Amino acid sequence: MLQASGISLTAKEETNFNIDIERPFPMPMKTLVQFINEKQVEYPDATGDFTRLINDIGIAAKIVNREIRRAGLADINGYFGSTNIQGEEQKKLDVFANEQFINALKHGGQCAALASEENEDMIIFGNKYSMGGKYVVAFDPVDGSSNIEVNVPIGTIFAIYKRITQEGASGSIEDLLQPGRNLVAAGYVMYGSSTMLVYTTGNGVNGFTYDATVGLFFLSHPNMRVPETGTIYSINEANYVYFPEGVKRYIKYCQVDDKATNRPYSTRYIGSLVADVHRNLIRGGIFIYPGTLKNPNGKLRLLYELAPMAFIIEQAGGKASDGFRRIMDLEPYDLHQRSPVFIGSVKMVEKAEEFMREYSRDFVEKM
Ligand code: P6P
Repeated sequence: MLQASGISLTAKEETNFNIDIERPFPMPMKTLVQFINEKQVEYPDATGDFTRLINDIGIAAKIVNREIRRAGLADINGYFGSTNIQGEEQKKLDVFANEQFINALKHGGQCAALASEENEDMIIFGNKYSMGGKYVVAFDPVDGSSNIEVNVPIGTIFAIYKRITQEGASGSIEDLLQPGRNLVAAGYVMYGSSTMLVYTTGNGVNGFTYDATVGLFFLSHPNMRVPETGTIYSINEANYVYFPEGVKRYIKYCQVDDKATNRPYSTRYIGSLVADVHRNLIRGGIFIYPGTLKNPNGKLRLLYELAPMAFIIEQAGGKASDGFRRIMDLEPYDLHQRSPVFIGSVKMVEKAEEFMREYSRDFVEKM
């Protein structure tokens, strides 16, 4: 017998019983963990290891977020007093964040090896538990950290591969030097006006917004899609004189007054990869960090910046190349190798590639 607010119902009535209560509050949104667990059932051979791995990354992101939100107050600004493999002076936040992600991934036990923008060599934990790890992770703990002092959005980027060496032994360099097309998951955390975690496992892209009052990420941007085209181009035009001719011609194309094609476009350049790509993911647009005559491979790193961002953008219906070749097909030969990048709305990337083929075909030989 179903008792509800004193009502007693016969068996027949019970089957038709339907408390149609006007819900006084909107249904609680889905948390990241609920979402991951729901998706896990779609993978029959899922063992929960991957779920724990994504969750561990989320925990590290919350800790990093806490410090970023207090940057002006906590002793997290400024330089740490060391330089990383890139020859860049490490910020205190770089070092702090790097430690958080390393610890989270170490203690989680799902990771056989790591590659970090902040570490010259790969990181293997060696402990028995991690030797059994099925995955390897390449990550940039804080991309754009120089923006922290001026309160400009920064981000964490992560790329997850299945190890290719035998479980039971330490991970190895070939586990990490895999092309983007082998990625099993990729994501970023953007510490912006709100903190968002956006990730893909190859079945679309979903965005989660962090509610610090309850310490949870909630699904806020289901099934994110890049608009097929857009009117924003994002490039550091200060380097114009060093750009290949194809890039120069594309910039001028963006600036032509042609209302029929919504030109001139607008230019937006935050100087933080995660923020510039995230904006284009939402609004449409193209972000370009090209090679130059001085640095043919540009500035951005393939393994833990461009391949994961390319996976996300492709999964959202966009495109990512080095001006000629798909980013996800580039075979890495070094943990910290760089690549030019053209990423965003598919029509805009294709147009830029047309200019590269027409005016800078030979440039690919220099990369
Ligand atoms: P530039 C930040 O330092 C970063 O690595 C990316 O986040 C960003 O897209 C790029 O460099 C900005 O480089 O040379 O324009 O300052």
